Amino acid sequence: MGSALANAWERATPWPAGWDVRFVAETGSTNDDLGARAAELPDGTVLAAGHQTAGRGRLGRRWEAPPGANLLASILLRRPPSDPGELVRRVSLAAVDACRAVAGVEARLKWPNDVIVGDRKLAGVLAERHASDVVVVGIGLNVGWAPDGAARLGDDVDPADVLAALLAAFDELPADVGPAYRAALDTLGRGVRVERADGDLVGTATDIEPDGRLVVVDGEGSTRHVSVGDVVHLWPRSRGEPP
Ligand code: BT5
Repeated sequence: MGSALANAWERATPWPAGWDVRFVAETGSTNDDLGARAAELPDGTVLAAGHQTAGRGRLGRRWEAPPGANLLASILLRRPPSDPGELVRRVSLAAVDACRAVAGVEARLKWPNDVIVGDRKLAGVLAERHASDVVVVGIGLNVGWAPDGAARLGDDVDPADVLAALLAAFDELPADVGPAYRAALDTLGRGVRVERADGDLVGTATDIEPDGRLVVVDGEGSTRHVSVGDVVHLWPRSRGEPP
């Protein structure tokens, strides 16, 4: 990344107004690049990469993608909501809209940060706070390549079109995305195994708190609130449960 961050990403159709979209052919991690310059970069800076040599998920896990195949991008937002999870929800919902608009793919969400097709992961979102007033939200979305067992949009889709549609959809989100998030969250009403550092929890995901915590009723009927964990969807939503 040069002193000017990276090259402006040229495309035939303009980017949605208000976003400064940059492109670098290869870097370590777009989240790290924007985070390193969080103090100086303006709100709405977007960095996309053709390849990441150190793409990250949560908890230091790797995000895999071969060069040139997928959407790998991070968005810098100033004056974020107090809960960075709110931005995960907003970017995830924008990604769902973008997949529908660009590829005709109906994606849904899995708590806390996955975009899925069926039960296969299509995209992951990672929000990181860098100062009290800056959050960088990264998304890796499989377009031309996916690892075994994961989903992708397809070879005929241009990652730049997905990003443009995502940014446009983000701009259109209502102030309160709670209802849209609940409607898109496939986890609600399903049997889940929540894998956590202090052990697995199996039960039914019954609700989502306004602060983003997942409510799970376990086998003994106890209600548990989960802030951090990985969810595996088990049994399907039963008839009459909320969507
Ligand atoms: C995530 O983490 O899902 C968030 C991924 C965010 C990646 C973007 S790319 C642009 C920006 N720059 C970065 O460095 N990061 C962001 P998590 O929930 O921890 O899931 C990580 C797990 O997903 C891995 O341990 C693998 O099991 C799986 N995984 C890795 N690559 C994948 C892929 N391309 N498709 C589906 N699953 C993948």
